[in-house]
Amino acid sequence: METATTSKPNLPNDQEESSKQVGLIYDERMCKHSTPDGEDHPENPLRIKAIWNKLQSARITQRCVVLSGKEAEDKHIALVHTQRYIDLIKKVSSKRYDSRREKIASEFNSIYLNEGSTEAAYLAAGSVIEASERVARGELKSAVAIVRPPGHHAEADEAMGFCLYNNVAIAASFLLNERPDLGIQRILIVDWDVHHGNGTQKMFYKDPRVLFFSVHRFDFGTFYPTGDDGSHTMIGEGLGTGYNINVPWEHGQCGDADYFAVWEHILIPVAREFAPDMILISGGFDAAVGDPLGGCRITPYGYSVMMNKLMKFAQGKIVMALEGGYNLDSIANSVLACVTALLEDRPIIGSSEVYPFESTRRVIKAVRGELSVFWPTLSDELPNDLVLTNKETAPVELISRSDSDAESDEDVNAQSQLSEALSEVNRVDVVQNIIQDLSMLKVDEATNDHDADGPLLWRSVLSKIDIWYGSFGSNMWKPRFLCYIEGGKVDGMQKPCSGSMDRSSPKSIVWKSVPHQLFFGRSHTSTWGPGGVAFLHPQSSNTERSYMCLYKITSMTYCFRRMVKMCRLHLLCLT
Ligand code: X5A
Ligand code: ZN
Repeated sequence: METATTSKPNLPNDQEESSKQVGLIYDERMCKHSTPDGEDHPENPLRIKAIWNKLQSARITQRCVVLSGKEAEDKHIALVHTQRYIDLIKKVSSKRYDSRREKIASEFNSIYLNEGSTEAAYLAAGSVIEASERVARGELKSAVAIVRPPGHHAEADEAMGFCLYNNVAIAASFLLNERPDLGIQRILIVDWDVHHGNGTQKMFYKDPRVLFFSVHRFDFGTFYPTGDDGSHTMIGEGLGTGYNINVPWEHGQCGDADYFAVWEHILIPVAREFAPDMILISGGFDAAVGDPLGGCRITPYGYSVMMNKLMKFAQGKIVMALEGGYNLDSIANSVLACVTALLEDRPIIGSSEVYPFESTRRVIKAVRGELSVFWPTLSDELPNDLVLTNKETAPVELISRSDSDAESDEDVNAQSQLSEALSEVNRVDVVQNIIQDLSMLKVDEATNDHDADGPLLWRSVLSKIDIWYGSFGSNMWKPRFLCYIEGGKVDGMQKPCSGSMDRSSPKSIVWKSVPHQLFFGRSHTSTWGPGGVAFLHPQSSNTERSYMCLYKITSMTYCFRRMVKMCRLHLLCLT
């Protein structure tokens, strides 16, 4: 059932000590799985190290129950894998296999094997079992298993896509079949890795006890793992019909707004009806902004919101297991945001694009159409307007970040530093401060004629909505800003801009000083020199003023990613 949970204030350490409830599993031995000749590979040991280091430096590990890894037992792995396959994985790291190992790996799709692979695979699976058992028993409220190799592509008798054992599927089967005493009868698996969880889907395709939900890039069947398995028409079979939900993106670049829309219009309503006893998250972070394989743009804030919404179900019994995710900074910051959400800290500062793609509406409609027979809540007409209903994500409060010329990774860091700096500040309040400052602006033209019912959020109406784009630093220079709209290149740009979808010039340009401090992402960057990228500090300041140049443009001009790609953190205000 959905229960109202209010976020608690941060407790002092000694008070929190007695109530540690979030488990973290990490084990260095999982780093022993690596490419045999030390070739570079995106799925490498640094991934889990980076996550662990980040949690330590953010002083998060000491607020959690830290557990070391545990190897899975064969009989539990055998719940979803064939004995023949288990035997192969079991022995493939042994000396006897030194000469055959590479050949075996090459017979699978996107797999490498070395002397450490077997142990890591057993630890990854066993650690997710361990975390799940403790959460199911109520010993932990929730848990995060920082494991590798990942699991969701692994099928009953096949390794693939960097995955050996299907860690999450093994844990789900374990709870349902081996531990009926724990009372977990229905499990929701949320797979937000950018790739389809083909292995997990197959393992529970006919099983109504497991609702498998996967949102992934599909690109009409051309994105890994390719083929039709990830299609929205794959809804389960037999008794399991209706218990398999795929949300297949048509293209990359999907971000917070697209995921929030899917949560709001598919996952959350279905979860409410399914009423899971436990949620397992196949937590890949390759849909995060900055990932080299995924091409999507979920921010740490986006992950924290997605997590937060799931915490309303299953009495908060959530186990998140790492799957993919290949930008070390992105995965570290994203996992940190998820753990912070599980700890029920104050929400981190938001920074999302507000508008879902038009294709997102199409995808959501298709999924709902396919499944509304089984989930009546999905048969309601899809609202034409509001996507983000809660206050934190209302469009008028938008602060949006996006990558600038070749600096996206650094911006991710800067963004997380900003979040850190603001962690003590109430977000809604501070954002409102800025909005207030800006609302004093006289809008010099007739206001828009869009419906007064509320903001319209789908891209089809974006060209009718005007916004104020607030720029600081180099973007205050008009010729530079115009390049974003019209295309072209000025001094200081590394490559030409391709221009925006709506190329109309700003309708108005206003200079304004606001009572806020400028915040600098870091001490120095090659492109921008000392200070790096500037952000407007959301907290109002009595003493400091920042000068900004506001451009009035349509949200279509702003939202189209070819332009957004060229911008830095900006402040927007719907007129
Ligand atoms: C777990 C995961 C990706 C495999 C991509 C292969 N696998 N090209 O993210
Ligand atoms: Zn993936």
